[in-house]
Amino acid sequence: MKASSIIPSVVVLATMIFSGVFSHTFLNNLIIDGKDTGTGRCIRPVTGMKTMFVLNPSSVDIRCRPGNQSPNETDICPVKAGSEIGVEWHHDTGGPTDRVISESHRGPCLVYMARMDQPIAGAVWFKIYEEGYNSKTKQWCTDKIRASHGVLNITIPANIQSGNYLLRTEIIALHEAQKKGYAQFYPNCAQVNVVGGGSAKPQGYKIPGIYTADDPGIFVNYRKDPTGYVIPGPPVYVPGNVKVEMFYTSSAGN
Ligand SMILES: *[C@@H]1O[C@H](CO)[C@@H](O)[C@H](O)[C@H]1NC(C)=O
Ligand SMILES: *[C@@H]1O[C@H](CO)[C@@H](O)[C@H](O)[C@H]1NC(C)=O
Ligand SMILES: [Cu+2]
Repeated sequence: MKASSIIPSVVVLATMIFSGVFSHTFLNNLIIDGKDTGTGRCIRPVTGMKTMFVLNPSSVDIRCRPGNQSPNETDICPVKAGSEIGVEWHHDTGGPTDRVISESHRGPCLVYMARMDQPIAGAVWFKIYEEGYNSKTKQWCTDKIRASHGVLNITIPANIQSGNYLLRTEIIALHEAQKKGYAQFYPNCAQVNVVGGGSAKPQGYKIPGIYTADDPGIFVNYRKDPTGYVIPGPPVYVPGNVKVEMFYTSSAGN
């Protein structure tokens, strides 16, 4: 009986090592108005191992990782439109010595939003942030968040309508992405209630649908010069962008 109880635990440990439980990452908490909202609060839970990546950009799991798609079991944290908030990733726990994400896991960070009163399978997702490779600092976004103990500061667009939104954070780790289908996606969906917003309804896109396994930012060898790295997905929504375009159009006509 003793031996049979030891063997499975060795198998489990080996499986954990080879599946990389000691790498990977997950969204641990938000920082709103300078306050940590608490581990897991306002973040939709993930079923199975919460640090595990998603490989298939066409699967439903690319949306929020495998998990409960129901909104009512997770809190919704209030955020002011136009405010800067922190999103914080971790590898094990939220402790100050946590490695956040393995050094090998280099790649971009992206953040999307979608109103919660519309079906999340629809063309409702807009990108509010992206950061890839900085050729001046030679840092990927993942290098930056490791250096900042997992925190990335992002701004909630000032002019979007008030209401409940999913805030989808994502890291794409490219260490095996030279093989097609092996980029590791680490999405998570937090829930926020945007207050004090405007009237803008940014153009939305479907998730899955924003990426394919062939995209130049997904099927890519990051060990080659990453200076021209193309961040995947739709363009970032910039509040006021329409007016800027109109300005350029009219001044070009002058
Ligand atoms: C969550 O909402 C779904 C659908 O509206 C409902 O079936 C389920 O019972 C709810 N769960 C809880 C814990 O309230
Ligand atoms: C994020 O914002 C907080 C609060 O303003 C600031 O203290 C912190 O230095 C910022 N972190 C990074 C990595 O920029
Ligand atoms: Cu990993």
